[in-house]
Amino acid sequence: AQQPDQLWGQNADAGKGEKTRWFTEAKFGLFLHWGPYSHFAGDIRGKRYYGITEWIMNRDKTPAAEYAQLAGGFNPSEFNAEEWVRIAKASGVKYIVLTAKHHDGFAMWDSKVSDFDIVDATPYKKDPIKALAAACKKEGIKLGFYYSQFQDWHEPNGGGNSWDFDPKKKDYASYYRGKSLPQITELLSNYGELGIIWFDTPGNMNKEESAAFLEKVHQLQPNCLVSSRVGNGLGDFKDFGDGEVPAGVVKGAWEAIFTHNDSWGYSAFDQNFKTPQEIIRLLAEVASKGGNLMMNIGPMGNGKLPALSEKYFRATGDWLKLNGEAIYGTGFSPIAPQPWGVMTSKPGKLYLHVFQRPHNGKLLVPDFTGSAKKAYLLSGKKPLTLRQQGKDVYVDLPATLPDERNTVVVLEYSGELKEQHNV
Ligand code: H79
Repeated sequence: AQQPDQLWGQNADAGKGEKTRWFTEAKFGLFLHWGPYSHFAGDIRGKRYYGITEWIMNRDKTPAAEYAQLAGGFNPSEFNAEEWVRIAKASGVKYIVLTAKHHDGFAMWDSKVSDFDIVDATPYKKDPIKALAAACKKEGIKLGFYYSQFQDWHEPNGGGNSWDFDPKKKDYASYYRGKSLPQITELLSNYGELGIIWFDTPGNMNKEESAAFLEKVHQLQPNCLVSSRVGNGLGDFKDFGDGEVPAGVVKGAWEAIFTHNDSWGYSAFDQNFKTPQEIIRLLAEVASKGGNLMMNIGPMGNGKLPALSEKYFRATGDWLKLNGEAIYGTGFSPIAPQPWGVMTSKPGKLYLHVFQRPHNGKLLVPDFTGSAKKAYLLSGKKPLTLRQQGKDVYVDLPATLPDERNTVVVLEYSGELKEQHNV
C-alpha cells in the first residue's frame, strides 16, 4: 500500500528540505562494506558461511580474541582510493557510504579510542578512510560513513555478542560513552565535511540514547545527514529494510538499500551479481517512487573491487551518461506504474522509462490530466508521434527500442498532473 503520509528529512529545517536537497537529488549512491570479513570472504576457521559474510563472526560464534587475531591477516595492500572513486564516478553515483565500523567492532581508521583498528591491528598500518576522504573531495563525491552504534561484538559491553559476553551483564551506556560516541566524534572531526553518518541496528537503544547520537552528529557537523536507523523514529532520511522497495510513492528523503549480489561483505562464493539491466530498472523504479537507490559493493580483502561489480556498475554509469536527466533531480511519478515501465518527473516533463515495448508499439500513459505537447527519445532526441484523447496519451514507439533495458521517452506537457495512483 502507499504511505503518502510518511515524511522524512523535513525535521532538520522546518519543512524546506534544504539540508536534504543534495541527497534527494542524488538518486544513486554506492554503499561499501569493507573490513576484516572481506578478508575472510565467507570462510573462517575452516568453515564456510554463504551470504551475509559481514556477519561471519556472529554466525561462527568466533571468540572475540580469536577474531581479533585472525583480523590481523587483513591487508588490503592493493587498495587505491582514487581508483575506487574513479569507478564510482564512472558508475554515476553521487555519494559513497563506507563501513567505518561494522558490528564486528573493527575500525577502518586509526582510532585513538580502541586499538582494534586497521592501523594498530593489521600489517596494512595505513588509514584508508583518509585516502578515500581526500579522493572524494577531489572528485566532488559526497562521502558518508556507516557506523554500527549499538552492536559491537568485540566489546564486553557492546550489543550483539552473547557467546563471549553475557548480555545480562552488559552496560550499554558505558559502551556508548566509552567507544561509539567518541569514535563518531573522531569520524566527524578528522575527515572533512561528511554527507552522512549511516547508523544501523539500534537494538536496545531508547529514545534519549538515539537522540544523543543524532545530536552529536549535528553538533559537530550541522549539515551531515543521519540515517533513520539511528533508531526510535529519528534521523534526517528514511531507510527501508535491507533489500526493500516501498510498495508505492513515499514523500520526503529516503533510500532503498540493496547489495549487488547476495552478501554485503565480499564473498568468495557469490557471483550472483545484478546485471546492468536489473540495476538500471531498479534505480528507475525507486526514483519513480521518490527515493534514492544505494547499491552496495563488497570490496575484496586485498582492496580491489570484484571485477563483475566494477563492470556492471560502469555499464550502469554508461546508461546514466545518456539518460541521467531522467534520474538525477527528478521527483516521483504522479501516475501509477504501467505494464511497460515506470515514470519519473520534473516540472513540465514526464520521463517514461520503457522496460517492455507494447506489441502494437503504442505506449499508453493513462490518467494524464495535463496537456501533452511533444514526445521524444531522451537519448538522441528523436521526435515521436503523440496523440491525446482526454486523459489517455499515446506515444508511438520505434519498431525496436534503442535500449531494451530501459529506453527513456520524454513527454513534455503544460498544465498540472494530478497524483493518481489507482493501483
Ligand atoms: O550492514 C548490512 C547488514 O549486515 C546489516 N544491515 C545491512 C546494511 C544488518 N544488521 N542486522 N541485520 C542486517 C539483520 C541480520 C540478520 C541475520 Fe542472521 C544475519 C540473518 C542472517 C544473518 C542473525 C544471525 C540471525 C541469523 C543469523
